[in-house]
Amino acid sequence: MSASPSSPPAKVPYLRIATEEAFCPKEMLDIYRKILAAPVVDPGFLSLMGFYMSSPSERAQHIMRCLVDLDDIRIQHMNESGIDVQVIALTSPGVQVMDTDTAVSFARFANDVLADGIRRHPDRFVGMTAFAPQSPREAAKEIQRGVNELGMHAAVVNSHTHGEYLSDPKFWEIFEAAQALDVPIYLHPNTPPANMIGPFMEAGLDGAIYGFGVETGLHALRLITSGVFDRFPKLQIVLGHMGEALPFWAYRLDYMHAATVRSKRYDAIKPLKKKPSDYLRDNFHITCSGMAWHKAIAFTQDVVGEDRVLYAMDYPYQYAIDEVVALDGMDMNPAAKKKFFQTNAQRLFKIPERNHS
Ligand code: 1DF
Ligand code: MN
Repeated sequence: MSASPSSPPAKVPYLRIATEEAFCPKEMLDIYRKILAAPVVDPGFLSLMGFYMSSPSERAQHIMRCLVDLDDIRIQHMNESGIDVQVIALTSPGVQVMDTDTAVSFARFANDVLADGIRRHPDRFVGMTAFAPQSPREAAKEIQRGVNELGMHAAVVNSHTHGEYLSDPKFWEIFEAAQALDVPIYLHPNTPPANMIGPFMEAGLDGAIYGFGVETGLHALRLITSGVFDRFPKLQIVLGHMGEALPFWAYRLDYMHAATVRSKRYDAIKPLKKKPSDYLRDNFHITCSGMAWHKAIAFTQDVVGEDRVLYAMDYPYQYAIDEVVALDGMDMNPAAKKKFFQTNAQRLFKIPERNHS
C-alpha cells in the first residue's frame, strides 16, 4: 500500500519535522500476543492491537511492517513524503498494558532499541523515551536515563494506565523528573479504559476515529483541573490531533470551571491560579497529527499561539503524502509555516543542527 500522491512534495524553504511518529520493537509483539491470549483482556487493547496484529487487511499488514522498521522502509517513506526528521515514540499503548515488572524492564529495552536506531540514522531520527507509569519511581529513573544516557528529547505516555490518570499525585514524580530535565511529555492517545469504552465499542468508535481523542482530551483536562501545572509551572505537555479538540472547548472550559469553583459543586474542581485556557497556552504544545486541515490548524494557532502548534504525520498510521502536499500549500504566512514545520519542533525538542538533512 502506498500513499499515492497526486504530486510529490516539492522542495520547500523549511525542514519538515514530523513529531508523533510510531515504532514497535518486534519483541513487544511477543509480549502483546501473550497479553491478548490471557482469559481477561482489556477491551480497548483487544480492539486496537488485537486488530492490527491479526488483520489480513492491506492497511494493517502495511502498518505492522512499517512499525517494526527503523531502517530502510522508514527512511524510504520519509524520503518519498519529504519528511526530514521523525520524532519517534514507542507505539500506543506501549508498556502501559503490561504488568509492572514487565513494563519497567520492557520500557528500558524499547528505549535501547530506539537509541540504536537513532545511532544508525542520527540525522533523521529523534527519540522520545518510554516509561512505565505503573512504577512512578522507575518511570522517573527511566526518563532520566533516556535523556541523560540515551540522548532522548522527550518522554511519551499513552494516556491512561490500567484505568488510572496522571492527575493522581502518586504519579507526580514523573512530572518532577520531566520538568527538572526540561523535556516535554507527549500525552499520546490510548483507547478508553474498560469502564468507559462500552458505548464507544458498540458503535465502532473506540479507536483513532474518536475514542482516542475523548480519552486523551479528558486526560489532559484532568491534568489541568487537578493542579498539575500550578505545582509544575514549567512542565510542557504535547498533545496530538489538534489538541484532542481542547482548543475548541477553551471558552466553555473557562466559563464552567469558574462557575463550578464559585458554586463549590465538586471537591475535585478547586480554585486554580489561572484559567484552564491559560494552561493550554502556557503548558501545552499541540501537533496536527491526523488533522491535515488548515482551518483547524489556524484556529489552534489563534488560541495557543503560532509558537505552540507543530506538524506531525502519525506515521505509519496515517502515512499520507497528499497531506504533506496540502499542508505545504496552506495559505499561511511563510514565517508561521516555518515555525509550524520546523522551528517550533527544534525549540521544543531541542533538536540540534546535526539533524538538518
Ligand atoms: C492509530 C492512530 C493507532 C494513532 C495508533 O497507535 C495511533 C489507528 C496504535 O489509526 O489505529 O498512534 N494516532 O495517533 O492517531
Ligand atoms: Mn499516534
